[in-house]
This record gives sequence, structure tokens and C-alpha cells, in this order.
Amino acid sequence: MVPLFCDVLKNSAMTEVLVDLLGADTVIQTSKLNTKAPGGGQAVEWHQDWAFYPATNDSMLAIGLMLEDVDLENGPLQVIPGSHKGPVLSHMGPNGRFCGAVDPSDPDFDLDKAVTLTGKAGSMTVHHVRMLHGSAPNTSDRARLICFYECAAADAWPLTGGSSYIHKLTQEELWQDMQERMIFGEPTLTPRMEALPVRLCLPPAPTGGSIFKTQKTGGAKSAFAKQPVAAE
Ligand SMILES: O=C(O)CCC(=O)C(=O)O
Repeated sequence: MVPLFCDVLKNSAMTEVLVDLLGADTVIQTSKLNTKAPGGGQAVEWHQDWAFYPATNDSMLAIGLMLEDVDLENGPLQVIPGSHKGPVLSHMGPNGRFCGAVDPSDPDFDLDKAVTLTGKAGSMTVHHVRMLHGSAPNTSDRARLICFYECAAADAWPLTGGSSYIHKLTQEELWQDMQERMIFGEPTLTPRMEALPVRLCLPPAPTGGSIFKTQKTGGAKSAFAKQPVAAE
């Protein structure tokens, strides 16, 4: 991770939020800068992060740090409050492959309950790993830049999906990786198991690497337009 972004995570109000919500031993899973170009930056279709990277427990969240002002026009994040206590919805596309998005006609998807998260540059959002969320295209003439930090309690052990690179590591590399991903506290050797709904994200979308690619190549249906998400 870029040292500046890492520093923000370890030495800012974010740190307190993480301790409060995830506890004293916390890891970073991924960090990414999601950009939406002025005048047409793509939507992120509705999904639960849990569908991308289920774990042994759901003490996991994503922080969105706004690097520019985010308003209704430039593709703000939208969430459905309370959905993190509900079911894990299917994220399978029309070809029977993971598409990283829910079907907008799913009876458990209630768009009427969505709220929009806007804010000035420097504001942050926090959403639980099972919370339904998405974001509309950027229709403004300004960029939308949000840095997402996907964080977890150290005892949430990955099952598959986004973190499954760990299965390719040697035991020594895995041990190093565990240390390097600590935000604060210590790695644990005793993952916490919870009885939670899980769906594995297999078979994978034809092309992964980013949520935008997964949703496009998996054939996600759009809740923001009547048409499927356009191919690149
Ligand atoms: O960039 C966005 O608006 C949302 C990104 C997101 O939900 C994700 O990457 O999981």
C-alpha cells in the first residue's frame, strides 16, 4: 500500500473506528482507489462484499475515504441499512458464473430502502461486509475518487475469493503475509468460527481483477439502467 494511505489507516480517526468495530487485532485485506471519470464513470452494481470474500466470521468492513467531494451527481456510494443482518444474496450471472452483483429482481433486494452517502473530501463511509451497496455512474463533469480500505478482525480467516491467494503461498510466506497485513495488534492462530450464511464465488467471472471487470464479464444485470452492464 502507498505509505501515505497506510499512515492514514494507522494514525487517524480511522484507527479509532477500526478498534471500536473490529477490535484490537485488525488486518487490511485490500486497499484500492476506485475512480469514476467525469461524464460517464461506470456504476458499481449492487452487491455484498461478503459474496467476494467470505470468511470464518463477518467482523469485516470497508472504509471509503473520499478524496474529492462526493455528491448526488458523481457516483456516490449507496447502501441499504440493515441488509448486513439479512441473507447473502446470489451473485451469479446469466451464464452460471459469479458476476459480483445481485439480480435487481431478487425479492430480497429492496432498492426503496437505499440511502446515499455523500460528503466533502476527507469524509469517510463505513460499511459492513454483508451490507448491500452499489454506486451510480458519474454523470458530473468532476472525477469521483474514493479510496476503499477493506479491513477485518485478525481472527476472520478467509474461505475463498478475494483473499484466496493465500492458498498459493508457502507456509513461511503465509506467516510473513499475516504479519505484513496487520494494521495493529497481533495475528492469531485461532480463527473464530461463526454460523453464517456463505456462498462461494465459484465458478469465477471470466475476467476478474477488479469489481468493474468481474461485473462486466460476469454479465451483471444493472439496477441503474434497464440494459446489462456494457462490455468494455
Ligand atoms: O466504487 C464504488 O462506488 C463502490 C466500490 C465497491 O463497492 C467495491 O469495490 O466493493
